[in-house]
Amino acid sequence: MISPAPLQTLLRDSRLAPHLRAVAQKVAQGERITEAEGLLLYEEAPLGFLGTLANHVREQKHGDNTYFNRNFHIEPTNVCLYTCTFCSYSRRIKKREDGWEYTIEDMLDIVRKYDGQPVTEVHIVGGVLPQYDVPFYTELFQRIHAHRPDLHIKALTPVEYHYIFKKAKISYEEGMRLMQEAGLQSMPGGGAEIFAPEIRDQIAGGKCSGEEWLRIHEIWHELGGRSNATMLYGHIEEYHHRVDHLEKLRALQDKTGGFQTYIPLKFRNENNELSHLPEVSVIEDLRNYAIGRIYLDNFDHVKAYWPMIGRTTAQLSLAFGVNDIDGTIDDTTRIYSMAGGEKHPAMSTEDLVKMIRSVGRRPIERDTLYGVIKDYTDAEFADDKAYRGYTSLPVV
Ligand code: V47
Ligand code: SF4
Repeated sequence: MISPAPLQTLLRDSRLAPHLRAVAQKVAQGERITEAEGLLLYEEAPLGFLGTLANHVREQKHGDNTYFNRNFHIEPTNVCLYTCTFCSYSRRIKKREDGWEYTIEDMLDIVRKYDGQPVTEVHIVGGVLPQYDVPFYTELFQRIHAHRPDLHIKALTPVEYHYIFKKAKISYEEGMRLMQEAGLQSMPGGGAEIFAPEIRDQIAGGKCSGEEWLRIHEIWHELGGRSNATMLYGHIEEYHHRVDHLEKLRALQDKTGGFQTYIPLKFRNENNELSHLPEVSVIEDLRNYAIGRIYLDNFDHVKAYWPMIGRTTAQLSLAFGVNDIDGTIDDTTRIYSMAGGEKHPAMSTEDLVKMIRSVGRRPIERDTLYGVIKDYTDAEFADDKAYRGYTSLPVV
């Protein structure tokens, strides 16, 4: 198995700096780390140290279990009235001719394509446009649900909800209740970016604020819904902004317990207004996954979204706190291919299983709420030999 040194081995190392040892001891005892300690980890902790701590937390929570699902996306439109500087996806409203704007019927056709296939989740998210309003989305959710009640609808973010509820002059509470009644089951983690206004205003000006994002999740959790949380990192933010973001997520999770999964999203620099910024290194990606895992002691899951981070880094991340790699996707999303991610993101169940097994973890197919559908640890595939055998590869 690819696995960092055990935490007890690290604690016995007399060369370990005292301030890092103090954090490691807290993690060993299952204690929460502070904001100052989070910042210390970002600024000073080496990759191997972080891997040991994060892997300890991961294995305490999940052992080797590593989750994936069978899902597809619908992106209603790539036209957007906002102009986030990191976004490669949105055709500005003035350049509408380059974009698509699906009708409800178009989207139902996409859902119908999966009739008879064992997908369990549709993930719906796209640009923000005036015609996609409360009646539009409630009808969309109702019709998808009526067509296929077993398909979990995970849709839209506070960015869309804030906009459409304001336009409809209804409260967040009323709006989220309407969405739930229409068939919404979960909220994906997008739109969080970086909460700190001094960064958010520069990269995502005009859309919902950090507080509004958090408030809509809180209301959704109070209604019994579950949701995810992301953080867009590696652009103009500084480490203290990342810690502030994690702290706000952890505080809300203490209050509601409604978040399932934390998903760090690495800024990709193709075709957007921040293309002059270099992308951060894989080392930094792994450090960031690990710190998220250590900091968010009250989140069950940490996900590496493979279409964005790439397959190899997703595999490596499984030794740095990550226990979920998202799903089959089936080439149904463009958000990351336009920004520099995989051009046609699609993986079969077999691909995902082998990706997880080849680093010595247990592949578990889950539904959106982490109900176990199937343990693939010992599942047989025709060309299995190619993926077995390279266990026990220490990376640190
Ligand atoms: O909010 C946009 C990000 C998010 C870029 O909940 C970019 O399971 C990097 O939230 N470089 C949307 N990131 C995607 C998202 C998501 C994805 C997978 C799973 C789940 C889940 C949620 O994508 C946006 C934004 O933060 N994004 N452009 C870019 N150039
Ligand atoms: Fe619009 Fe979302 Fe792109 Fe921002 S990130 S411009 S809200 S599609």
